[in-house]
Amino acid sequence: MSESAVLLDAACSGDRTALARLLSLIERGGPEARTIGRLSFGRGGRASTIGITGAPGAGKSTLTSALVGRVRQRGTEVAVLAVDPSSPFTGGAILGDRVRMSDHSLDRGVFIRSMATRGHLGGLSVAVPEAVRLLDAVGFPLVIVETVGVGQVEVEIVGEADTTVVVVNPGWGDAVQANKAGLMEIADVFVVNKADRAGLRDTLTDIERMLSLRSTEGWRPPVVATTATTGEGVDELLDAIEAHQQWSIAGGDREARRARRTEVELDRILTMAMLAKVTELHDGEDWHRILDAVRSQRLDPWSAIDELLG
Ligand SMILES: Nc1nc2c(ncn2[C@@H]2O[C@H](COP(=O)(O)OP(=O)(O)OP(=O)(O)O)[C@@H](O)[C@H]2O)c(=O)[nH]1
Ligand SMILES: [Mg+2]
Repeated sequence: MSESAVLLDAACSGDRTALARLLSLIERGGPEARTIGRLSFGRGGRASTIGITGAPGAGKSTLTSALVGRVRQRGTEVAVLAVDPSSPFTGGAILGDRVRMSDHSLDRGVFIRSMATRGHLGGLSVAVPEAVRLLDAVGFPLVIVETVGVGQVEVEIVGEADTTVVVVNPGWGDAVQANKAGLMEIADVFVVNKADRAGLRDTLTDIERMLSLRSTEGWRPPVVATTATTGEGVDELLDAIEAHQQWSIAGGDREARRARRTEVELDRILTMAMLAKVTELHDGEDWHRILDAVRSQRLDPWSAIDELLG
C-alpha cells in the first residue's frame, strides 16, 4: 500500500495526525496530492458544506467558532478549513491568530485546519475542493470553509459551498464597496455581525434594498444580525443556514450547484494539467532547437508549435 493509502485508512479510523498530514500533502500539490484525490474520491458525498466569507476583521472566525459550538450542542461533528489566499504560510501562527477557536481545542468532534496559497493562487482553488472532499471522505458530516477577504478568489472558493454565508458589519459600504455585487450574487445567508455597534438599522435596510433588486424567483437570502462575541443571533444564523440547506435539497438546487461545481473543478484541473505540460515542454530538449529554428527564420511559429506538440 502507498503511504497515502495508509494515511487515508488511518484518517478514516479517526487518526487526526494522519488527516493533518494528508491535508499538508494536498496543500503542497503534485503527485501525492493527486494520489490522495484518487483515493478519497467516491468515499464521501455525504457532507454538507458551509462557506463563510466577508471583509478582514468582520468577525468570521469568532462567528465560525460560535457556530461550531451550536453545531456540537446538536451532536454533529464538524471540520473547519480556514483559507487565506493572501498568505503563503500555514500552521501555528495563522491558525492561532485567524481562527479563534481555542474553545474547541479539546473537543475531538471538531477538526480545525488552515490552508494558504504556497505561492500560487490557482493551486488553492484546486486544493480547497480536494481538501473538502477528504474531510467528507473521512466522515465529517459538516465542513465549514472560512476565507479571509472578499476578493475574487475568496468569493470563488466560498461560493462553491452548499450554503454561502456573507458576513458584513454595520456601515459595511466602505469595506466591500468594490465587490458588493459579487457578494450579493453568492450570498445564501447574509449576516450583519457586530450588531452591538452603531448603524445596524441602516445596514439592514441597505441589504434588504439590494436584495429586493435580485430576481424574485428562487431563494431569498435571509438577513441575520449577530453579535459573535456574545453569541447573540447565532442560533438564528444556524436556523437560517439549515433552512437554506433544506430548501436547496428539496428543490434540486443543491444537486444543480454540485453539478456546476464538478464542471468548474474539472475545468481547473484541465487548465493546471495543460500549464504543467507547457512547463514540461519549456524544460524539454526540443524547445531550444525549435526556438532557434524560428529565430533563424527556418520555421514559422505555428509550424514550430505543431512540431513541439506533435
Ligand atoms: N464588538 C464586536 N466585536 C466583534 C464581534 N465579532 C467579532 N468581534 C471582534 O472583531 C475582531 C475580529 O474578529 P475575527 O473573528 O478574527 O474576524 P475575522 O473576520 O475572522 O478576521 P480575519 O480572519 O482576520 O479576516 C476580534 O477582535 C473580535 O473579538 C461582534 O459581534 N461585536
Ligand atoms: Mg478569521
